[in-house]
Amino acid sequence: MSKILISSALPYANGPNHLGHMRSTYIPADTYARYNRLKGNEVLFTCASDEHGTPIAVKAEHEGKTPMEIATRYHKMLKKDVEDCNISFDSFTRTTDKKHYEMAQKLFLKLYEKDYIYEKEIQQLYCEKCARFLPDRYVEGICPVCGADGARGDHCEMCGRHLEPTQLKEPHCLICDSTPKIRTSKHYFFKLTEFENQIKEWINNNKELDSNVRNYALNWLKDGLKDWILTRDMDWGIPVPLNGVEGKIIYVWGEAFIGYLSAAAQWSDKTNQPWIDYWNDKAVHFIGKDIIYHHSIFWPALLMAYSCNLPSNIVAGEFLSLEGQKMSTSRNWVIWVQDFLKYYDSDLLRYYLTINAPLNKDTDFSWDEFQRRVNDELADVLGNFLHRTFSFTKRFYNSKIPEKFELTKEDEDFENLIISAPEKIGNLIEAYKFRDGLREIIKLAKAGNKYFNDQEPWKTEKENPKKASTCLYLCNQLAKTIGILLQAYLPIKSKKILKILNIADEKSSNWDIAAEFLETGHKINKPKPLFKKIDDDEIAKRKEELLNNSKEVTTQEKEENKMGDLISIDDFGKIDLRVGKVIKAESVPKSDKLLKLQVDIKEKTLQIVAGLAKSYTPEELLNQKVIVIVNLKPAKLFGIESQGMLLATDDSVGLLTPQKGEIGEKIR
Ligand code: B3M
Ligand code: ZN
Repeated sequence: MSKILISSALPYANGPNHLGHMRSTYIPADTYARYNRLKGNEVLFTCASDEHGTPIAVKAEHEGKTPMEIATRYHKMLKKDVEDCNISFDSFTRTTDKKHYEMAQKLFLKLYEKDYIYEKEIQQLYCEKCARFLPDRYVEGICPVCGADGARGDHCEMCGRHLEPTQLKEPHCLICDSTPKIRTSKHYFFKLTEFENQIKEWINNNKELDSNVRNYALNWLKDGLKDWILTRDMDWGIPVPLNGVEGKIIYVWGEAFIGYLSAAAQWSDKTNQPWIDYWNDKAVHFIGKDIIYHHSIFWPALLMAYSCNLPSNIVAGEFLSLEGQKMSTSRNWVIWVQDFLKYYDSDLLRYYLTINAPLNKDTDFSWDEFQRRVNDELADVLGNFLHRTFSFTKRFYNSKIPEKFELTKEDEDFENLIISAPEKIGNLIEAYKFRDGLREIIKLAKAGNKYFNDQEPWKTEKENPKKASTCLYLCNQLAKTIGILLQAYLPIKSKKILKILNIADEKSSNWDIAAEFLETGHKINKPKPLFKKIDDDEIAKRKEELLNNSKEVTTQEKEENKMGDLISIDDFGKIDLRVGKVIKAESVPKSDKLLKLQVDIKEKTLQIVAGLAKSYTPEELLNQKVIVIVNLKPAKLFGIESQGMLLATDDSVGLLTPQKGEIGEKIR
């Protein structure tokens, strides 16, 4: 028996989970955790929501909320998503927890004291229009390494390279599209370069590392490492714990890893058991392939600098596409976990996402394929085997496991298949081959169906009762073995199977006795169908929903982007333009772009937030006549409600003013 700490990558608290998250990280990690518990290992399975970082701060600004409010909203959703999929975390916490702050600051301080962190003035991209230093993910441009367009400030998806935003060619701000300028600011750097050789060695010598992780990592290491900037100019985050340093926080990637451990430490506080023993025995991180760099290079280097144990393994799930296309949350080309669960139970999702491809290969979710797998594999193979076994037992043996008589060669082969299953499948799971393990279980059910067909117990029950009895004896044993092994994969269904089999918890919670046979005479419960088939109409509906939902967003996006499609005169007629007069103008704190205006349109006064501050002072605008769109849906701009819009040229340099017209007069 050993201790093991298992973690799943921390989900950002700026949106709920979709199927991609479940596939790459949570389901495989949970399978591994459940398996290890069944093997009698002590498991500490941790995760937390990742609540810092710019996307959350930006979202908060847009909605006029605090980042904490946003993080709390999504933390709750994320937690519900994983609970509803039966991801069996022992501790699911938040990176805004006090413990996390303490541990993250402690790591920073210790590395600073050990001289692994130093100060340096650097140049950063600053967006003058948005009046902020641009966070990595908010700048896009051309990748300096591979030349791909659309590379992010921190990462190029084409070549997978980690980037610094200032390396991008032709950068532009993703918030306002303008070209950012370079500004200097003092920051703290981690001496990543010092660990280059150690990391190389660790990756080369770590036999458990899967080839996808190893190859990515070694490929990056070929080009050599650079020191790593660990701080940001921002309010939202964990303050840099050094005297006299203000307005700087620890970069989200410099503290998020600690979430694995701060979640564990909070578990310790509750249970009074030291989490560090788990970490020191064995630690396995489950992540998505887009964050291999961070986990194979940054994280081990931080741990080396701190001088503590390194994880035993990093398991990276590759991408999930949807109906053959890349998932996109902005186009809503995505299936959210909660939407899926409206129709199907989470075991079906766990099944599909595990069986469809090995973890280290990209895979696709398609509704047709989902239907096929549920119908052909779960219902027709697994469900059918279990149901016929249980029903036959009820009908002919009074719901009791019948007697076993002398075995034929066929019986013996079948018996051996059952006996060897736990070890065979266990070895696959231990090698992180979750899909292969699950396939073996389906193969067992297939073999069960074949055996049942070949033995023809419905005939032999009269003609050769011993033969029928032996057949049902063995089929029930297989059902039991499957029920126990499936606990690693399908917690709901396996529970149902074990319930029908009337097996007590203590007899089912151990992988190694999965093939210990039930005694003749053991009574089973009333069989119930376990898997329902999904019909074509239903699947057609799912596909339609996906299309409709994604279309809605596209039309909306088109409007937002003013795509230049022709509009009808009626469309134009919907816009209510009036002559207005600015009766109050003031600047907006912390924004050098926005002005807050009160505009008189006779029947009322509208509050309008306009991006005019670069071109006009508040005084210049006072008493100006303007053209106002007065029937615009109110929206919050950085927390201030805006109830209309002024006409101005695209870059807001030129405000359009009517030469004639009374206040409130309609413009046509
Ligand atoms: N919050 C999510 C991601 O990039 C990020 C993971 C942190 S793991 C320490 O997929
Ligand atoms: Zn900008």
